[in-house]
Amino acid sequence: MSDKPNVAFSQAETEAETLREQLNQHNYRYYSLDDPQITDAEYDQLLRRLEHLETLYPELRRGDSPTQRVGSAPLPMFESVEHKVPMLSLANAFDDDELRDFERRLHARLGDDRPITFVCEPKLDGVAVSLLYHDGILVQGATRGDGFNGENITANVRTIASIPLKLQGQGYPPVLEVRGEVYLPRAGFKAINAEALAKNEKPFVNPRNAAAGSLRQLDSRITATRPLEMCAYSLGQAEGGGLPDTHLGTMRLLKEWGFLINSLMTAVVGIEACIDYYQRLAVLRADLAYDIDGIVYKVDSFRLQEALGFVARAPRWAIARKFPAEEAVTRLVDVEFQVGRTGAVTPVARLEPVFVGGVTVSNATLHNEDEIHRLGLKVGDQVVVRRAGDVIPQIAGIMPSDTDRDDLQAIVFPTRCPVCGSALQRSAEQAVLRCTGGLVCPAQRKQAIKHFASRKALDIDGLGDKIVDQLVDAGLVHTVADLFSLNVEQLSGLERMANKSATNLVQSIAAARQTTLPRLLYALGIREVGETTAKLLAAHFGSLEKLEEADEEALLAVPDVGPVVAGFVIKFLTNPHHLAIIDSLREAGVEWPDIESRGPQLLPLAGEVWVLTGTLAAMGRAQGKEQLEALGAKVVGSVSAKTTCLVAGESAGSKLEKARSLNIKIIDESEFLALLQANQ
Ligand code: 5U1
Repeated sequence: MSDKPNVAFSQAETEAETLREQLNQHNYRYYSLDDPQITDAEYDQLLRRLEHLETLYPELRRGDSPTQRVGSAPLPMFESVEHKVPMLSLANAFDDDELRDFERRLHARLGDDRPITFVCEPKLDGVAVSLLYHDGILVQGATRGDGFNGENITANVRTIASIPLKLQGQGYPPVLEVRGEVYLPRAGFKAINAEALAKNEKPFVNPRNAAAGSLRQLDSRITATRPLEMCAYSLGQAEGGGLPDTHLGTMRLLKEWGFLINSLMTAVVGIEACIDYYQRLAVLRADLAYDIDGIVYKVDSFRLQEALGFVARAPRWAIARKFPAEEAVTRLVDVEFQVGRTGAVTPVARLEPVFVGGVTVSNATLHNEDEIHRLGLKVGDQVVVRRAGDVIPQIAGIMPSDTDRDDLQAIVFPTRCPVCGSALQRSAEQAVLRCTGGLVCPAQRKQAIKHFASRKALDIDGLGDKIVDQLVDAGLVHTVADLFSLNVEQLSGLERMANKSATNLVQSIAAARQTTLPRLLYALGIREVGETTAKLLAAHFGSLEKLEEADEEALLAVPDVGPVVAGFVIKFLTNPHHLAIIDSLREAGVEWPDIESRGPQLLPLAGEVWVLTGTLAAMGRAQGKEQLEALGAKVVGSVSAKTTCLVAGESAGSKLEKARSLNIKIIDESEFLALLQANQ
């Protein structure tokens, strides 16, 4: 039924105008200010209402309407567009000395030795785009192309929520061209690859390829389904209207006009401070929500930029310091199957050694059988190896091959455990194959002992992986409890174990007898019970006996514990073999004193609402959140009158301002770390 008679055109026109304004304003709050005021559901409701009005009166549909972000009918091809101001590339520096040379060249060319202010920002690994605004309305989006001519991708850029269709505020030049990078955040990349997999389609090799592929769709409705973002980093044409005389000032203005500006952008003085920034970002890189491939440094003053000018197709006033490549191509030599602590059988790729992300890689994880099928991998393939931060290298894809791959050897999965020969079981809900041998399987036993001795568990110094392998292979240790009866004579009989090291190891094993309940619970290796859950269980129940008595209902009262974890805890603590090991540990003199049970309400931060913002250099926000939750706090994304405390990391922005305005307690990262330490 149509409600056309109920909404007169003039009324619909006014309402549509208000809705467009509201939606653009909420978009701005969400992307530029990182401070949403309504929920996603409320946003969708406003959008649906506008769509409805535009369906009733199609003449109300305009290019800058937020409803146009869903994409439109496919184009036959992309038109070519000329860049009135060429889109330049950047010179590269590959080490600190090349950066110092860059600064020396600047001083020499300027004939001035006074310190230079640089703006530093991450170099996003995406696709450069140009956005043209006429009187604040987006009229054209284009790729960089060869720098002089690009492709018209207006319909595609319109679908990207962080690109304003209409600029906020005032004071923008009547003709304004904003340039920046369109990229796919890591979470979005994961999501679209999971979707591709579900549809039996080939996944993308990396977020950059996925962003490029998404932007070059002739059908913008496909682009609209990809969670792309865009960060602005410079201006192209800017005719009329006064602009600031610095790069950073201009970026601040772009933020006010509704663009997303990288939150880690900052100004520093002198090249040594630029080098410090690079080092700080190199540490943060693995924890960022998006891929970066380097740092860009720009001279902040436009007056100096003008004096420096350009060389070939790059400005003299900017340079990119690249991170070591995190991807490389090598050959898959073989696939072996490893059995982990919980019996999961993981295929491991053996590779021709290749230098990637600063280290030589010769192994990569393949996760599971599905992953191998997804990649369509064969032994002998040329593969792309990716290393991100400290994580285990992965195979991101296969290089297209000119030669016939039919002769390459297919990867055959074992049908029995490659270590103990027990049957393998494939769980219905997970793509994981598991050895059913339990602790009968020497591989599982070795991993269980290594876990028991690890730093966050009983922290047995000197009990390395190779020693555990030998102890199990020699039949000296069957269960973790056997560790406590080892003597110097037995240990010094092991390969490369001097008498002194054996004595030290016996001493560290003895010292590990005095442990704590959370450490013991973690050390037992109950599935899904990591360090945080172990702490929560210990704090809640206070003793192992109480935990052993707990049924599902009692376990579900523990924060962070759901039915799956509760099931694993019950299964572990009702298994006679595990109970016998716990008894043997007690008999061997291992002690884990009871602690005062706090119960759920008595956790130190119970009932409190916390917000984390900015960059937490020591642990990242995800880990900070986990630690706060372990202390009973609820951690939410936005500041309100209900917030108990805001943790403000580096470059904190609008949330910090809001917390100040609401008089909410604010602590910095060092105070936060001290609080966590005090509650250990
Ligand atoms: N972050 C950032 N990336 N990027 C790429 N800034 C930046 N600036 C660029 C390029 C090509 O060029 C300007 C120096 C014009």
